[in-house]
Amino acid sequence: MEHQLGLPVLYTFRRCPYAMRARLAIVAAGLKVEVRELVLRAKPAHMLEISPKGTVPVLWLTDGTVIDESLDVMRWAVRQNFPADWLALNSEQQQQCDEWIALLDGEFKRNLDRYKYPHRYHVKTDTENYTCDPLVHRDACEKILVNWNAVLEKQGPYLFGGQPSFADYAILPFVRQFRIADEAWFDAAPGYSALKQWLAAFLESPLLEQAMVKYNPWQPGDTPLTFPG
Ligand SMILES: N[C@@H](CCC(=O)N[C@@H](CS)C(=O)NCC(=O)O)C(=O)O
Repeated sequence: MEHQLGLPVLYTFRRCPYAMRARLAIVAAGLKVEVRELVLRAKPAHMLEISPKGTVPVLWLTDGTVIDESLDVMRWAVRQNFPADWLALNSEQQQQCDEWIALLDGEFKRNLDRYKYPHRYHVKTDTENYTCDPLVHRDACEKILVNWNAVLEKQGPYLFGGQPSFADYAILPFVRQFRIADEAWFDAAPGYSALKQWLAAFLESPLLEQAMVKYNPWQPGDTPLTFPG
């Protein structure tokens, strides 16, 4: 397997919020990669060869380095070319950013999965009978969102003020997913209007549009395609 275009290769899945944050950073940094869209139930053998844990995104650099954590792909992208309109975080902001992302990737994601797919978490054995209630988990996510809303209300429109940053784009794909789980409920829910505006601006942004362009699933032998196209 080669880098036919002389570009890093990105294995990605359009709807995955982790892959989305990687693509957002790649677009924002003005970089180009060779894109290989996949379906999760049929991961390409080459991807599994270079990253056996089998999650997307996976970035395969031209020197053979493999980056298979979404935040590391974001870090790689901004190191190549820091996006012109992003805020460079000072050390205090960086610490806050890391804390928020840990909360998001941990507690928020854990509750989001249970809100979206409660049936996956029911347990029925001889000794246990647990029914996962999606609304309990929606509430838990909401509590976290209310905190970000307070931050945005105080110093928005972005998490660190007037300019977007790494934190916004690492977090927003997951807030988008939270809304998608029940759009009518989210849009009608009272409160957290600063957060809703933050999300709405993201949903309408050319950056997201570019990051969400559709590609057919890749197969070995296909003509290589670039992202952004
Ligand atoms: N910690 C990883 C998580 C990535 C992840 O879990 N991606 C999901 C898709 S959203 C995945 O590839 N899951 C494998 C599967 O469902 O087979 C990262 O940040 O890149």
